[in-house]
Amino acid sequence: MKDYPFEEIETKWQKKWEKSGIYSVKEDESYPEDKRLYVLDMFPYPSGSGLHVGHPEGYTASDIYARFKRMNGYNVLHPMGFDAFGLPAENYAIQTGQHPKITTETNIKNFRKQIKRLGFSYDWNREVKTCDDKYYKWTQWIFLKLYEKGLAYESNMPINWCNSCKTGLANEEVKDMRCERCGSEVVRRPIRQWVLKITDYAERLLKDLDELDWPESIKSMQRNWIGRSEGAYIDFQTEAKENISVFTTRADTLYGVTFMVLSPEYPTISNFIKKEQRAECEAYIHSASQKSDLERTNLSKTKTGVWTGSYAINPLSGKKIPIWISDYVIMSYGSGAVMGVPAHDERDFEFAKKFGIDIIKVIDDGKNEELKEAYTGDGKHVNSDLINGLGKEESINKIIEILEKKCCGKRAVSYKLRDWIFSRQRYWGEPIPLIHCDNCGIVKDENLPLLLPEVDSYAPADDAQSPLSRAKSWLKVKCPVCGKTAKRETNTMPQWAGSCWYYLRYLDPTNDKEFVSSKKEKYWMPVDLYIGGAEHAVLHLLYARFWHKVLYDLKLVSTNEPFKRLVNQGLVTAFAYQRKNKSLVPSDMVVEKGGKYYAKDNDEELMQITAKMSKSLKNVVNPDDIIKEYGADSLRLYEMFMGPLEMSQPWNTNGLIGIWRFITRIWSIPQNSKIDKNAPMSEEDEYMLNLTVKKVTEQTENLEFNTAISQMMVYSQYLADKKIIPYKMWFDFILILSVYAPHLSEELNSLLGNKDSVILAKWPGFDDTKTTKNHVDIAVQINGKTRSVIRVEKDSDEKTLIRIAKEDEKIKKWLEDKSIVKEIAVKNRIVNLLVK
Ligand code: ANZ
Ligand code: ZN
Repeated sequence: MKDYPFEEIETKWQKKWEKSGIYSVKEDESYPEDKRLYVLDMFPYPSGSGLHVGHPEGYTASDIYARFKRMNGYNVLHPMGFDAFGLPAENYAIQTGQHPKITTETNIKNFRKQIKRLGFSYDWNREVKTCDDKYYKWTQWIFLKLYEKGLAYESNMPINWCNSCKTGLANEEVKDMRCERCGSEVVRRPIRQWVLKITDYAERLLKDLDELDWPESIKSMQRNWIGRSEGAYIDFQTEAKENISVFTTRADTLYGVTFMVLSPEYPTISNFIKKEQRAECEAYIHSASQKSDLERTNLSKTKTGVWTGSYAINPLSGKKIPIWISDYVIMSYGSGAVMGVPAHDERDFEFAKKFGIDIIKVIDDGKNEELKEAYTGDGKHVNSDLINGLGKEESINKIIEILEKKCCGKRAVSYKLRDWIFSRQRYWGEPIPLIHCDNCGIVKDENLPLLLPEVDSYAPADDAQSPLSRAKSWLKVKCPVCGKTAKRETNTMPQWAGSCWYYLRYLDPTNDKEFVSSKKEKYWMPVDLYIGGAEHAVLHLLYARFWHKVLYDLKLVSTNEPFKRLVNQGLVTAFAYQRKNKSLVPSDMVVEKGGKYYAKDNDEELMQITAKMSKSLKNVVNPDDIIKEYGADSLRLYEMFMGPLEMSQPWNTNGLIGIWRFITRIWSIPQNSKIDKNAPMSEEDEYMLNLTVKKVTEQTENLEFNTAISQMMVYSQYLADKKIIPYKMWFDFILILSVYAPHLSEELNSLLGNKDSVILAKWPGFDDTKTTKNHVDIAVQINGKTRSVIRVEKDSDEKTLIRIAKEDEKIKKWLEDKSIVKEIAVKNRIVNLLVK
């Protein structure tokens, strides 16, 4: 058997495909609308470490689907590009003094080469790079559209600030109080920011999720992030001249209110603070400003607070209630003020316990004793005058109605979603095209692109001034309105800006008149299938939906949502080895003996677990190495064969060897067997071919690539066992294999003397009547236990089944010395003999 010379074959075909432009795609009007398909990958951030084996997982899946649909008569758009602005390139620039443009360009070159080496069917003429000025010109242009629409505003609110990245962060970029990028703790800091009013779209971003074919998990993460609550605002009069309005979902508990809490950032808080209380309150307010929202709202934390010295009045009972300040109330939700109902809210309960505040039960918990914790269940209302005896829902409605009549309450919906903090105090991003003029205020700079200036140092500053503020000549500009000297905005856009609309630019990447021509946009949008990682659930995927809806409202795009269907590929993880004390051992310090693993240093037996690939564990797999050793088709097949696409799987080199055997077996078939145009197909041949084409067709359509590959393995073994292979059996196999292993298939096709590429060939059909066999295998049971299996002709009648069962050698043994009391047979299913 000749070894499969993949290197030569793969590079040969990649060159030919590139030269012939076989993957380039046009807006061909001859395809009807339902035959135009947009298959999109989440474009990579070109990091310095190159492609990871996780990248090809999603890219191979989308490539298989794109190829499959192309062969099934679809015009398929399948592009690739680079998400090229962002912190790593900039941090590297700070260390080395190299312009981030240069390192980014080097990384892109490397990524592009690595991606191309996998033989994906991308139309590279459409490549976009978000850091390219011809691209970010339009990112800036869209920003100005948002600004014109009143969706971008300046704010000085305290925001999340990362002391290590030295930039403000959006809420979505803060995970467990830490910076999503670098893991440092996030602090609160008031900084002048540009903020996008994503909250204006909260309701639509929520509602329109229903129509999307997305994983339920991602939809529910977005729903929770948007966090819609129905409730009411209730006004409380106070001793001061000013009312306090609180947002509550539990208006029914109004009679149980025993205190009121203001957020430390409550804008008019000083109006409620009595003189004697001032010093203590101010100290508290200051200390709260140092904490993040997440830290403050952490349920398990003990509550802190101070009394203002003043009181509010319950609008129904007229009771006097003390006004407190506590950091568990955040300014950015509801109105930043809460009515405290300790009997029925956990946080309020803890607060009241700590400060000795009354706890009044207003919902019957069925126990006649003092509450040991907040009772949050439903029940009949007590101590509640007008609603005594009523349940929760009924009471909520009744109280709101009463308050609305008295003009001290109003039904309302509140969202957890916050406006999107959009500016960064960093260098490597799109400059925000606005000008600050003493005369005219904020003025748009419509002379786009507004290029990033050259600066001496890319380092961010502690004073939260962007490095752009040091580009003195760039900074100074003539006001486009009045002509006086004015100053440019120095903040840049966040990394997410460019990825909010890149899928639109692929449609028309070189257009310098419009961000996308509406004709092309209508031809392709929306994206039919979007494949990428789940880590962007409330970042990219929410931001892009928001921008898209704004563009839709401006009639700049024709669809309400950008991504019709979303699939998350699982992570490619790695095996890792753990000691008894749970510490992990780098894989070069592990030895395997008889399927067990031991630490080299002390011979301790280790447990094999799976973990994220990491440099320190020395278990990172580099796709280049795999390609060098086994070829691109092997890598493609292996990653798809690891398991269901959505599941995370550990990399396992043994599995790769199995795939390599599969490929070499296929390669050797035409060398060992005769492919014969005149040979007839037997019934079994027909069955194997039709069944295989059927399964691979259906499973590829359903993205069940691992099972499709299994079927092709079974089929290839069947072919390998034949001396003479009817041509159609071989050729149809090459066609279905071509979407998975395009290089190998293209080579086998050309060995048949065919001139036309398999890439544009028609997907083979199958005859469904031949996908089932004429015989079935039936279990034979004795007293309900399966004792043998018989093969019979399909649809044999019951009598025949019983006769054949009794003739079976194994069954005969079981029947010796026994007498049959009952014979049961079900056609095509089972025989059961009851014996004594
Ligand atoms: C009184 C009450 C009684 C409440 C009760 C709950 C239970 P969701 O469901 O998440 O929307 N709240 C309102 N604004 C707040 C703020 N800025 N910071 C912290 N908490 C705030 O939560 C709504 C509830 O969260 C509101 O209903 C309010 O407490 C609290 F038995 O009002 B409730
Ligand atoms: Zn001006």
